[in-house]
Amino acid sequence: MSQYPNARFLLSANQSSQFVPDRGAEVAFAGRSNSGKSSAINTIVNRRQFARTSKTPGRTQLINFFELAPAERLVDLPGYGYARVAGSMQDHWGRLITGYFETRRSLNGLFLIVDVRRGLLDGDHAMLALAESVGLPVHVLLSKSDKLKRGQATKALNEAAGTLADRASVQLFSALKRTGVDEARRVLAGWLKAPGAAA
Ligand SMILES: Nc1nc2c(ncn2[C@@H]2O[C@H](COP(=O)(O)OP(=O)(O)O)[C@@H](O)[C@H]2O)c(=O)[nH]1
Ligand SMILES: [Mg+2]
Repeated sequence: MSQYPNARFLLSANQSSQFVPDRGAEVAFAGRSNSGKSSAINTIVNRRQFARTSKTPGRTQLINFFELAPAERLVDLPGYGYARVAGSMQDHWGRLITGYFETRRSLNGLFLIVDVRRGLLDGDHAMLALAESVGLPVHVLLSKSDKLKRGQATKALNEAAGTLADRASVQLFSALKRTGVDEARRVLAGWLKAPGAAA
């Protein structure tokens, strides 16, 4: 059963004037295209096809707002990778994301989805730097952990934890095998109920 039985899509924005009113609490999800972000959202919220999963990388270029409960939102940020990010934080996408992070008072935390087989890449580091610049806590999901043997997955987790140090918490996650779902849900719920997240 979903913790959020009344979850619903609100709107997609490609400019800040379209963002939903900045009240309550919000948690954002970011990651490279094809990192498993949509699958992670669907699994954590327990709603099949809630965020669209797609085999076509880079299709979603919009900021998608979902309401999980009254005054509690999940925000699906556009995927990055390939030519994008790092050097391109100045283009429309970069300005949109940067503006969102810098101005969004209801934003309480960021989930960063990273394919466990690839580890943290340039775009992920750019997102971490952006979050750090605005004092936003980050939780990294090392996704598709079912693709690795247990020992390899543990090694990847230790490596990521070492790289991230105290800049982010990190865990293994698999949407397919539902690994790490409870831990991810606890982090999400904690940020949505965070003090200062006035309803
Ligand atoms: N084996 C495995 N594949 C996954 C998992 N999560 C996502 N995928 C696959 O990875 C691809 C990209 O997933 P998607 O959620 O659309 O990624 P997004 O582009 O980051 O939103 C799809 O083919 C998914 O079926 C997982 O936990 N395990
Ligand atoms: Mg997606």
